[in-house]
Amino acid sequence: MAFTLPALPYAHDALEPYIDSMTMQIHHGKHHQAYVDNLNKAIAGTPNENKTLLELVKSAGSISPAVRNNGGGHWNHSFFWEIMAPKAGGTPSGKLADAINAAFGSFDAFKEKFAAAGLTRFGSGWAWLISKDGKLEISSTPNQDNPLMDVAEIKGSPILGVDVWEHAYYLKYQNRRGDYLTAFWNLVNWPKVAQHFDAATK
Ligand code: MN3
Repeated sequence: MAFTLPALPYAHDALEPYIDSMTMQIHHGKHHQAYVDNLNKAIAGTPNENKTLLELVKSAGSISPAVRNNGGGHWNHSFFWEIMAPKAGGTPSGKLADAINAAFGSFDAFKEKFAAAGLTRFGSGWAWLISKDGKLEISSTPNQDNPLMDVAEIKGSPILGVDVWEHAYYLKYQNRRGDYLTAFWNLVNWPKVAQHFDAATK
């Protein structure tokens, strides 16, 4: 069954001023759409056609680069749109807040470490907050890899992630990836992140 582009859960301009409308239109409508289209092309007429996206992503080490890159791109962006929201940000609460404090000392220390993971990812990739054996960790992956992949350096369940490809921020922030990462905190949909945490620690 062919994969399809999920609708954005908000309008293109809903994340202004932190992420501009044009960036969202191109990022979702062109980049994400291209991952979906190229994934469908790469699996057409192969046994991978009958696998779920999660199955493909988890077996990244034994599938073709086209399926790994475009399958990862489809999974990562579908996840990314959902962990952001308009009028979001602030701080997490409850079990998730406790787990962040336990793992990193404080919310501020966590934010610093997460931003550093995004800043130091050379070239294109993602920074992640993951749940690993019930504990939170920060990691980053190159290209469209993610922590679910069997090839990931640090494996775990993604709780939060941020796209640090230039296409995610260049129109508004140009070379200032750090400014984009600072603005990102205004968009984090903590209730959604908490859902991911609950699911990963069940
Ligand atoms: Mn992207």
